[in-house]
Amino acid sequence: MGRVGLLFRISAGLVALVISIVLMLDSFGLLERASDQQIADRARLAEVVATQISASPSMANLNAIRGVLQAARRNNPELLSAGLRGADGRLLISTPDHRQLWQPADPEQSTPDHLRVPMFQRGKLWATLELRFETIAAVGPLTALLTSPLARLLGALGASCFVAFALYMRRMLRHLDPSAVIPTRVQAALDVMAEGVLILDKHEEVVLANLAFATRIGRSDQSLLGMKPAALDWRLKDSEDRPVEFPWTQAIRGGLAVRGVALRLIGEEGRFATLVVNSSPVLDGWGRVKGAIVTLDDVTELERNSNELQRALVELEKSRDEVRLQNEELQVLATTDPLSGVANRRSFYETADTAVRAAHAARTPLCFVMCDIDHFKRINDDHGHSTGDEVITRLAEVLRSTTGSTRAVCRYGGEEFCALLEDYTAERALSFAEMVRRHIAGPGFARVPVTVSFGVASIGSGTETAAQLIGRADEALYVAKKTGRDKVVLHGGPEFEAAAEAVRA
Ligand code: GH3
Ligand code: MG
Ligand code: MG
Repeated sequence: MGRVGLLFRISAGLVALVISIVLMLDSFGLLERASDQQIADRARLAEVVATQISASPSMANLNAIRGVLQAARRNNPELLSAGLRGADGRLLISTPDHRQLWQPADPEQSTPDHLRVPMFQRGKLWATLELRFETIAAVGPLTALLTSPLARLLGALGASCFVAFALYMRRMLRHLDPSAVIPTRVQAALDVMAEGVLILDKHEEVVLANLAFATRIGRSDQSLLGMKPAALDWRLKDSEDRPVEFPWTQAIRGGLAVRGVALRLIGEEGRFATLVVNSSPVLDGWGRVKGAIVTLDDVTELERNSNELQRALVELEKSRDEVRLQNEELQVLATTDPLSGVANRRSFYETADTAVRAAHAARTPLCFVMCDIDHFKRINDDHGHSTGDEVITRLAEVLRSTTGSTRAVCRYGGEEFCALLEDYTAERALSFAEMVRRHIAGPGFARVPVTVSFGVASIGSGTETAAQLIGRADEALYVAKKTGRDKVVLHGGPEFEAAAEAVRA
């Protein structure tokens, strides 16, 4: 049976009980009926009129008696007519239509509507006062019922009792329902759970709240009975918006289980808990939804930990990036010449070794070009050390841009550079060096005139190392210096061989 049906039946039953009690009291005569009251009033009026007539001296003053009757008639709407009948049965005096209206059912006795009052003078009956009232029985049974004060009392009592009982019972049922629906041992079992549990009826009102949930929101489990959980301050997990529909509403309306909905429950002073809500419908034997069971898993702590972990990970990532950056900077510092920005000798050897081994393996050409600024001491002496630095930097720039690489050019010594030319044949390396030489010797290279000498060494079919090849390029450079400077000499080339011959001779 629905709760409203039950409410109606209990209230109606209680109202019937109250009405029965009132009727019983009435049957015992404890309640005065209106008709009894009416008859008593009529008797009192008859008494008053009779007393007033007795005060007038007998028949001598009929006019005074008429006045009394007419006044009584006028002042009592219920009184239809009045008359005074002599002992001989003749009507002595009366209100105008008394003769027609006076039709007693009983010729001797008074009735509620035909009242007789015998009047005596000196112990002898001299007249009878007749008062004709409205007939009480003349009212129809339904009208009598409706106009009867008892019926009115019962109606008012019934209606007000029904409202009062319905309101009272509604409140009471909230508290009575859970104990009827949820046995104490079930409540006790749910109370030991760490997870919050709510059991709702189909109106989404709480019929059970376990201890964990009540404690979570700082209320007693009893005070939650009958309330709607939607009345609490719920928000979506990642915003300040209220959920459009709650999981338990979906479970009750749709009859389907809803799992893993994360919601925030705002408590006092804005403190909140993050709860993962699961809700399943509770069905009766016919598969109809009677309510929902809701579990609320408090993940506030877990979420806080996860957020902290996330923050720590971000920090870690950041410091890892910083370390990587610092390492890169250190790597650059360790492998680069600070003045010219090209590789230093140590790192160049690593690059050169790898390249030479690869060229041997692949049988591809490779050359080294060694160069040295001519009479650099003079540049320093004539134009200052900073101009000397500028010339060194310019030469590095030219080599870097023409080879297209930073790692393949190194500052070998003070104003001495070496370039690694992979896939360059000796001819190609010679023209490369020649092009650079001309560019430097031409106008616009630096603020002061500069020339550079070049020595070129090409990989052979043997197993030369990078160091050996660089050594050969240096020997060729030496020949260039010795044979006039501002020129390119190929190790093993005609000019180199001629110089060697001259030395041998
Ligand atoms: P050569 O044509 O025979 O090479 O004559 P040179 O004067 O250039 O002779 P050398 O190569 O022996 O001279 C190198 C000079 O370069 C010596 C040194 O004072 C100068 N030097 C070395 N490193 C630097 C540097 O970083 N800056 C400047 N300004 N001068 C440097
Ligand atoms: Mg020099
Ligand atoms: Mg030098």
